[in-house]
Amino acid sequence: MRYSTGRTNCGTLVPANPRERAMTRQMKVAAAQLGPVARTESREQVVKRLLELMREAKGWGVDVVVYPELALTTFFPRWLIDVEEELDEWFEADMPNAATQPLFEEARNLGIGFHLGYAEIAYEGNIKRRFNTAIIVDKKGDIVGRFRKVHIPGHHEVLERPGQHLEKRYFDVGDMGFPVYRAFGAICGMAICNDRRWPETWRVMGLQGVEMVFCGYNTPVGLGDSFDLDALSPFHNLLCFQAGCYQNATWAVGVAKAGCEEGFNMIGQSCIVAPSGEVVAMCSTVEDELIVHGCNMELSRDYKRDIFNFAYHRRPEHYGLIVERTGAEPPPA
Ligand code: CDT
Repeated sequence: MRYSTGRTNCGTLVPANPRERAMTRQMKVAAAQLGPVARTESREQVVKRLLELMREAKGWGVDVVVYPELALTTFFPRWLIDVEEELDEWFEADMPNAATQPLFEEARNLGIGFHLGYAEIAYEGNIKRRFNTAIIVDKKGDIVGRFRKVHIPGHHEVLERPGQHLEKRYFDVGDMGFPVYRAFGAICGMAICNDRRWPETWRVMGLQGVEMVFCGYNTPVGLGDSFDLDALSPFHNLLCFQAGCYQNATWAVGVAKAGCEEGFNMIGQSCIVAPSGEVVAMCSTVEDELIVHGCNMELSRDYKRDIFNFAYHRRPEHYGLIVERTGAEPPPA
C-alpha cells in the first residue's frame, strides 16, 4: 500500500493551522485495485480479497474504499456465453446477497463506505434487464447511490480473433443518466470504465456540481485484433481522468482490475486525480494494491468559483449539436 500525503501543486491539502484544518472539508479515499480474478474464483473468494483491502483502508483512516468495475468476477464479456442460465451466473439478482453480505457488514462494523461495480439483473415488470452497475454504500452499510454504465463498449457479434469484448451483447444501456449523490460530506458521482472516455459523462455530472467521481475499469491491452491502438492504453487512461477532473473541477478515483486475467493483459494505473488535473497517487503494480489520499474538497470549490465557473462562462446556446446529433456529419465536400 502506498500513502500519499498530497504535497503537489494541487494545493496545500492539510493546513498547518488546526483551526483552519477543522474548517476544511476532507474526504480520505482509497483506490482498491484488484489483480486478476480467475474464471474459477468464487464470489466468496473475491469478497475475502475485498475485505482485506477494506480493513487495510480502515487502518489508514479512509472514509470510502473504491473497488473496480465488475469486481466480483473475472471479466466474463471476453467469452461468448450462449446459454442464458450460464450467463445469469455472472450476474447478481440481489444486492446485497449471501456472498456480498460480509462486505456490507464489515463496512458497518468498521464505519467505512465503499463503491462496488458488479453485473446486475433487474426486472422491469416481466422484462429481464442486464446492467453493468456500480453502487455507493455509506458507513452504515446502506446503499445510497447507484449508477448503470451508459457507454457500453465492444461489440455484439463474435469477432474472428482470440479475445472478445461482448459488452454490447450482454448489457443494456444504463437507464439512469449520470446521477450524483450526497455522501461522505461531498457530492459524489460515478462512471464505469468506457464512460470515462466521453466528455459528456463528466460534464453532465459537472453540471450537478460533482466534487468526487468514482470510476472502476477493466481495460484490456490487446485482444488479438490487428487494428490495435492499445499500446497507448495507459496514456489514454490518464488523459481521460486528468482532463475530466480539470474541466469539471472534480476529484476522481479510478480503479482497475489489472494484470494478466485468463491470458489477457489489463492495465493497472489505478489513480487518484485532483481538480487541478494532477495525479496525486497511482498504483505501481498490477496486483491487489491500495493507494490512499486525503482529498481537500475545497480545492474543487476553488476551481468551480474561478476558471470553471460554469454559470459565468458556459455558452449553451452554442452547444446544441451535442444533444441534437449522435454521429459526426462533416460538411459537404
Ligand atoms: N470495460 C470497458 O469498458 N473497457 C473499455 C475497453 C473496451 S475495448 C473494446 C475501456 O474503455 O477501457
